[in-house]
Amino acid sequence: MRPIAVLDSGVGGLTVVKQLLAELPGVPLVYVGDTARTPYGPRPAEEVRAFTEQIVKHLCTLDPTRIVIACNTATAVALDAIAQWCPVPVHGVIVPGARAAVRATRSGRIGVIGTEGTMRSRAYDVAIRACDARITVQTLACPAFVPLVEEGAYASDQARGIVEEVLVPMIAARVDTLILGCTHYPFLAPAIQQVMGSDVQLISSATEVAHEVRSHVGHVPEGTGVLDVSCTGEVAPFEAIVRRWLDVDVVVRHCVLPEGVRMD
Ligand code: I24
Ligand code: DGL
Repeated sequence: MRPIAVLDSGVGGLTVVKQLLAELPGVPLVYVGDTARTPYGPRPAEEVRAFTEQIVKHLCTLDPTRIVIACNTATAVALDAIAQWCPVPVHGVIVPGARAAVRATRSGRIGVIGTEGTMRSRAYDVAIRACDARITVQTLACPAFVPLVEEGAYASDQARGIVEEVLVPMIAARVDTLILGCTHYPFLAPAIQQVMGSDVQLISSATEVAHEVRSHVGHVPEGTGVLDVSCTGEVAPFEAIVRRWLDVDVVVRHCVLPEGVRMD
């Protein structure tokens, strides 16, 4: 059976895998995490675009039915270019998240937080305003958040303090809906919800893209699909995170990306 392929800059896209496993349990999944080159957030757009194209070309050789770019930064800078040449349908996380936020807002004031790369691209602003041009969008890059989650400190008092400090401009903008526009931010959702207040709706792009992919897959087979996980960096620490997060006995492989695969 042909798989659905998911890629990310590292570990964060496993949140999308978790959602897909829940919604499409019988479908085989392939995941590639670019742990050798993570993080993508602070990198120039051209570099992230080149990395993402390279991984998508590799995934195409596995004959997937669909490809999901689980990384917000990669979606922001590479999805449009990839959709131009890729023979396989490609999903990004930005349009599903933007649509869900537009459905959710009452006040017409939406906030978006993400990496520097995602915010610089303005891809969320464009996607939101394509749905409804009357909406005002407040964006904020939160470069401190990814390291906080990766250090495992997302539930600490220190995390709560940093979130409070960083989100001051977002509170001032009086948004009623906030898009967590980065794979790692759902881990900080309890702190973010506390800081923003219970009236603010948080939107997770991982949940939204899984719904979108589900709506495109016709027949969902019974049983558990095969999960094939690989990463470009060191296997052991990545495998530990995969096992802990997905609660499965998966064996992670090392992934060697091809140089200059031609698609034409
Ligand atoms: N969580 C994340 N990244 C890490 C981590 C973590 N280490 C512990 N936990 N490390 O992201 C990133 C750097 N590594 C990556 C692997 O290769 C070597 C370098 C958040 C999780 C994304 C699914 C804590 C932890 C965990 C499992 C699940 C959730 C979690 F181990 F927060
Ligand atoms: N996966 C990235 C994103 O969603 C966050 C981690 C990184 O910077 O690579 O934007």
